[in-house]
Amino acid sequence: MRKLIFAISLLATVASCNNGGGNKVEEQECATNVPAFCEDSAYSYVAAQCSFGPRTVNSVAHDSCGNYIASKFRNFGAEVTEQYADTKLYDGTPIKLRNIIASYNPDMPVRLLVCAHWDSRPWADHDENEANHRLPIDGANDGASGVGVILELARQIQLATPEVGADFICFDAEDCGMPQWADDGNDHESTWCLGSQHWAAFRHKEGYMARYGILLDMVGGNNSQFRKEGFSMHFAPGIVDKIWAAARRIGYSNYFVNETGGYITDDHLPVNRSGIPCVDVIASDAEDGGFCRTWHTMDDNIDHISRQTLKAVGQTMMEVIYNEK
Ligand code: AHN
Ligand code: ZN
Repeated sequence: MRKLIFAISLLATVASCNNGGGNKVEEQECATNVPAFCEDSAYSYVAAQCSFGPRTVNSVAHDSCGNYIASKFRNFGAEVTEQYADTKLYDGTPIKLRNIIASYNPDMPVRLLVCAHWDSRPWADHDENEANHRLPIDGANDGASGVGVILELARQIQLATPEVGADFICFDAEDCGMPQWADDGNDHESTWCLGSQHWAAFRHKEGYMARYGILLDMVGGNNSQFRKEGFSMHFAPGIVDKIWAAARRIGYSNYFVNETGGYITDDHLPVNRSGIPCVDVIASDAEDGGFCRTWHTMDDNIDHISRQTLKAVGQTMMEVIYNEK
């Protein structure tokens, strides 16, 4: 009897591994039923963050939105840790940064880390209108999109537990690097990514380790494509392959294109340098390959957010997370 049940269940497994065309696909590719990522939810989380106003460090909107993000994670059943630190901007302005960390199944030894920054840039220094260069941006794509995808991943993980533990980190103070109008031509790389630099030096939990990390940056824009970023290829080429293969499997090769991009200073760099291989999934413009056109401009608002892009990135993340053993 046992044997019969085993044989039947084996048959069922093999049958489910047949795709519509009748070709047997690799067993590994259909071993897991990956739940559907809801792009409408992700979009609503992006809109909610933007509704506070620009989330620039030291602002009330920043405070309120931080509370919103932490409470969403708590509602989705995560263990939430907040990490505060006093630091300084490029010009010496003191800030208190706040990294927000959400953990699922914190006792599982094998862990994946998904991260994004949640602050918005205080200066639209790339805007075509110079009068806007000192105004703060909404950061709908640059900031809110990554957190929006993460919040929907968190909601999904509460509904169906993957086989690995998951940690989500919303890094603060990524985007207050020295503005172009103050640039003196020296190297100011260290003025970016303050939250991730702090986390890399002082993990939220002693001895914390993840198998690998994925950074989501500008993952909700219209007309977005994702190229294999330089530092990601240097530190984590196998993970880049894994992500791009997952996207290909589920039909998103038009978003995750098989091309290399430039080297970008971003939150994945401190994470990589601290010993966790981490890939930056960051958009480039489909037409000119540079950052998306709204980058560090007043146009980086909810009107330029695409549910389709959120879906392509979110479902690819689901495919990666739920196939990890
Ligand atoms: C710099 O422009 C130095 N780094 C790009 C990283 C970034 C800024 N991502 C979003 N905003
Ligand atoms: Zn930015």
